[in-house]
Amino acid sequence: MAVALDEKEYFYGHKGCAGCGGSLAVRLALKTLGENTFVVVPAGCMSAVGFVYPQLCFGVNALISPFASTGAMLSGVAVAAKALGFDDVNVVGFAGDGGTADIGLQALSGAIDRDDNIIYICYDNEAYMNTGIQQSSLTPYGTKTTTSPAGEHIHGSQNVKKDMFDIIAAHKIKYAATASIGNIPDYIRKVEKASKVKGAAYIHVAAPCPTGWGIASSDTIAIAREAIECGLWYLAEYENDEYTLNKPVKNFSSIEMYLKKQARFKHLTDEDIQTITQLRDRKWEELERRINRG
Ligand SMILES: Cc1ncc(C[n+]2csc(CCOP(=O)(O)OP(=O)(O)O)c2C)c(N)n1
Ligand code: SF4
Ligand SMILES: [Mg+2]
Repeated sequence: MAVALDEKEYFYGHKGCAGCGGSLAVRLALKTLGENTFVVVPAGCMSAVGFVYPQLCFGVNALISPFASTGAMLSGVAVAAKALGFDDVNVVGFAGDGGTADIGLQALSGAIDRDDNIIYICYDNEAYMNTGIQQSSLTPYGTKTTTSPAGEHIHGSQNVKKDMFDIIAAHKIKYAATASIGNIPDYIRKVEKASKVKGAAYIHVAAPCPTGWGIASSDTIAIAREAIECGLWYLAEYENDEYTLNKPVKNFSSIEMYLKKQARFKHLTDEDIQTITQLRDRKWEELERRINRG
């Protein structure tokens, strides 16, 4: 059944770049969760563009956390809401890939272990965008960033993207999902589902950044969709110790076409693209094995 979005806006007038995928992820999540929501946002683009005093762009209670502390502050807000007798509220965090997979990982892990009643949404634009496009542990292999330049011998990042969904599922969390702004109905269904969980829930949403990826601001959704179609992004859920692949891809579209549309991948050679294709195939074999597990 389609989820009804609140007609009111809760994230508007922000200073994000045109076509910003992260701000769309925040806006849609808040329209799904509604006004009884408390928000925590760490350092990163969403706090930089959302809290520009006196133009505060959240239409619900929202606060900025230190970079490493999103999980801890979410726990604090959830406990305070309970102590104050607010039973029917959502406590949601929006953190970037750097704020989640690198500096915020320990606080997030603790919040999941405590099973606090929180929703943690990682908007993944695959680099530290707010400070000038530096590599994070979620930057894909081959990506050119300011700290993983493309030179004659080394062609961008040599690290393989960390699989946050697996790391979170390994906590035996009540609910975790991957999502993408390239599939909005699927994303809002997952946000709605997360809001019903009594305990910790995690959503990892792919959110392209036109500025850091080198794409036109009108292509954000299309590129997010293409990432799913070529198999470099997958849509999945984890609950009750079971994995569901929401959109098993039968025939992948061209990885090369996806990569070559983005300035951050323009330097890649045929050999690099072959390596990326092998990484994709290995990941999908792993996913299929897990889904068929029983
Ligand atoms: C402890 C600490 N270290 C570094 C910074 C500087 N800093 C602010 S935002 C940011 C990048 C955030 O990247 P990410 O979490 O991926 O979010 P994005 O900017 O891409 O939205 C950094 C490094 C900081 N604010 N605090
Ligand atoms: S740099 Fe990227 S993530 Fe940051 S506001 Fe601009 S489009 Fe959004
Ligand atoms: Mg980022």
